[in-house]
Amino acid sequence: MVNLILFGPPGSGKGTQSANIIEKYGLLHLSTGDLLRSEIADKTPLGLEAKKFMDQGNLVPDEVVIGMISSKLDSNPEARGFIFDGFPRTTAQAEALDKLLALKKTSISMVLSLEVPEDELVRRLLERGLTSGRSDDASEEVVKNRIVEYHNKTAPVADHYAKFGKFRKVKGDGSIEATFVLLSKEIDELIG
Ligand code: B4P
Repeated sequence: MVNLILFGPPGSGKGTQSANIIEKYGLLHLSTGDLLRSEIADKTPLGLEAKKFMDQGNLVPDEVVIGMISSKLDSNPEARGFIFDGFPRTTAQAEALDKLLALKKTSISMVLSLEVPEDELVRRLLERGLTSGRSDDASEEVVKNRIVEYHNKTAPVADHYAKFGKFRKVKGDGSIEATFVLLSKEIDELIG
């Protein structure tokens, strides 16, 4: 079983590259951003609660996203592997994921971290905000707060996996195609 984490700051291309990876490698895509946006669209109690945090560019509380991932893992026992996109985003989420996977007698195979300069992240997110209707892409203030949240809460997750030699940096500021070539090279080396 191959379990990958696609890691990186907001706008680094995690969602974009996940779509390419699932098509080529047949892994099951688990995006906490997509799951949360679907709860918001359905106006569920979880979605209404999450929206308050997302609109400000803040992370949603750990217990909410860990619960969502736990139930998705349970409901997909036949998956040949997962790609985690936008999760874990805190060290507490990483520790919870390790435990959930251990219960299923598996673990994270590799973390692929998309490296993109901050001015390019801001440019991409504000550009998407022109058409996406996403409140968290709409203003420079909220976009910059998401990047601050990333540095404060998410960047330490890199150390959690680097300790186990499972962390790889991938240049993410080239084209979508060029970035996918670099990611594929890492995944091909992993799966042999
Ligand atoms: P997410 O939905 O995870 O998304 P993201 O950080 O906005 O972006 P991503 O890196 O996936 O970029 P994308 O490919 O879309 O998070 C949204 C919010 O949900 C968070 O702020 C948080 O509030 C909440 N949340 C989610 N998970 C959570 C968790 N685990 N814990 C707590 N809260 C959580 O690309 C962005 C844009 O760039 C697109 O327009 C794309 O077309 C463009 N792009 C991509 N690659 C490009 C390239 N190579 N060149 C040019 N443009 C490119």
